[in-house]
Amino acid sequence: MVAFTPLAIAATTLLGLTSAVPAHQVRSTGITHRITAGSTTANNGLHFEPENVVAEPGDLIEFSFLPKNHSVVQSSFDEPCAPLSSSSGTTTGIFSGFNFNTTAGEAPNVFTFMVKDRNPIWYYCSQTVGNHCQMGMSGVVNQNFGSGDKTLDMYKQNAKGTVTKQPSSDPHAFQGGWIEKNMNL
Ligand SMILES: [Cu+2]
Repeated sequence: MVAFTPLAIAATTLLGLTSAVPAHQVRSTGITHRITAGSTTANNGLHFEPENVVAEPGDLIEFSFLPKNHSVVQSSFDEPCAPLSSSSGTTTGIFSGFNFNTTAGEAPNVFTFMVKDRNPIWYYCSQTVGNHCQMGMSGVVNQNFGSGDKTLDMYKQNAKGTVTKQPSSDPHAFQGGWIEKNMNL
């Protein structure tokens, strides 16, 4: 058994390192899902298109933004229109900040994040002028289609009675992703 000790230590060290590896080291698949925040047609523009996306770990989710100064903020299913946060109140989820205002057409920059696993990513728009989240501006990546009640429709129903919370006191702050030039313009 003594001979196993160094191995056990090595394995523990490796496991420790593995769990400390940042999530962005999920291997890229090269696939990008483009979602438009805003719409020229649906729900008076308060809409993500497409709003229900299935993605693999390593896929990129890229948001481009139409007028009305939208944002993307990750939430839990149970608390629509509120940022995903730890028990101490620190915002732990993805958010884009209000960095994409445009008066016509798509904003010059996009917000992109990488999907790390197959867990659902619920998100909403935190624009309070017009109460975008309460009006149904929300979406999901990898909805658990096996759980009948946690649907995007139900999220939108639950959002109606809420008050939108911002993920940061700085409207331009963002985390969990990056801002880059909109290459589709
Ligand atoms: Cu919005």
